[in-house]
Amino acid sequence: MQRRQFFSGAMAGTLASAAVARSALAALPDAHQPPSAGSAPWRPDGARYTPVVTLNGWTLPWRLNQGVKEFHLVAEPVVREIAPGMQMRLWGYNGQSPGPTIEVVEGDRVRLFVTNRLPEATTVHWHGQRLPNGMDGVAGLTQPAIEPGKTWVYEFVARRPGTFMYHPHADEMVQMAMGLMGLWITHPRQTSPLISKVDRDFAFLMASYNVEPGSATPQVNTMLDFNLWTWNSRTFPGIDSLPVRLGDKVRIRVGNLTMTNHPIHLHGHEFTVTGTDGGPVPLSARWPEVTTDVAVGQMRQLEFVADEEGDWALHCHKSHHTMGPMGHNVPTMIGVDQSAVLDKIQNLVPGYMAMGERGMAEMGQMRMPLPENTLPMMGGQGPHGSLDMGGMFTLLKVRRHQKPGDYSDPGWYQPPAGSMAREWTGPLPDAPQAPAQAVQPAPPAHEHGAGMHPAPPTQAPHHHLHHTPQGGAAPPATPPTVDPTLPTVRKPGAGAHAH
Ligand SMILES: [Cu+2]
Repeated sequence: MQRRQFFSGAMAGTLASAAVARSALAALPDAHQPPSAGSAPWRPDGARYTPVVTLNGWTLPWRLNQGVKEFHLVAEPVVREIAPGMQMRLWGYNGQSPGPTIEVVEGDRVRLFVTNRLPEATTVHWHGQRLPNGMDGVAGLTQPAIEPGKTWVYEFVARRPGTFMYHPHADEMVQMAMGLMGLWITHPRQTSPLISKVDRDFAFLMASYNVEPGSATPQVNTMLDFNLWTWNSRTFPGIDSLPVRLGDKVRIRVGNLTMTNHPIHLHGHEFTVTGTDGGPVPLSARWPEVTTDVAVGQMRQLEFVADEEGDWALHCHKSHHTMGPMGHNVPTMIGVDQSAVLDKIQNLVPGYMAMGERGMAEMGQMRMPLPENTLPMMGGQGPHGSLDMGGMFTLLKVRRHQKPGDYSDPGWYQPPAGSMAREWTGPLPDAPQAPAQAVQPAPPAHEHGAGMHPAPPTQAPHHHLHHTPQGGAAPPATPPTVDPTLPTVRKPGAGAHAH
């Protein structure tokens, strides 16, 4: 698949939507397209809230019609750059996956027109909202699905302030595997002890895709084995950083529409989870964390004061979720000397490289030739060399001189002299080794029948594991001998019986 074809596909989509918007849908509010890169988040005149900043995304403008905020979402195929070097053919709303963020105020009456330009029927479910049952957007249950080419309208009052999302509830497995989703933020109308005013308010949705190296369309029948882990359908180093001013009160809203949980971890600061898609967390139920798990279908609001300058990692703590989309079936090669076979393989496969002998970081540095439209497994470049990360990873950039409302990237942090880890070449203190463990020689397999019961420990009467044979093979008549040259085990808390 050539990149040129993606662009011509995207152009055709844009022309089609323009044509429809001008004629048949003239009475509808504009189906806004994403603003140009770098423009400030949309905010209506007189808004008293701090607008949310959707990483690599945008807020959908509304029009006011007799006191009702009217939005127009168009579900359609889109082309999304995942990170520089990779474009994907996804489904999104209004030209992007995820769709634009809907931002309203508690108590607003909201009317949402949804036009379906997908090849199959869809709906929109307003995840977490209090609304009339018939507005809940479950195909077949609360409404017939929206057929291709049709426009439906939803209307309800945004009753609860909080962090929500929207996504299809028709052929969900396919439509969410294609990236069809968006964020919804309802700001509080009045001050509340449970909802802090913040200086910076960031939001992103997590999505996963299964995409073969070199291809551009996700496989939609994958259940669990995804290989591309994204925030707002972007991967590091393509994810916006979070620039804040030293001392800012910061909120990060995270939603999970992947098929697995993501422990979200922030460096250098503690945060509290102040809200979920169920609403604000009572003050008595908050505790400090540096990692919080966001399970499937959940949203979490993280809040903290950014009081340490620097470039702080913010990432999913599942290490394979901070890697790019290469194949899974790479054998572990650490400690394997491949030099003996390398010449032979290179005769058959010119340019073949032995991989992974010293770990996988070397893959980030080698810049191997990749199939077209494929990201490297780890692609980032930091101020001190290769940053072996991809996937769900970005940076909280805390700067003393970042201006209020300035979301431009301040560049790399320059630590004050003497405050950075450095190489040491002087004399060293002892590096004590772990206490030696007694090793029992493995008895020959035939002594144990089917090998079901290991020999009972003879040298460690307070060993943690007590094997009581329950039927089956009897323990060996004579205990295996222990190598007398081995040191004996020093048992912690001798006499204690720990199970
Ligand atoms: Cu993860």
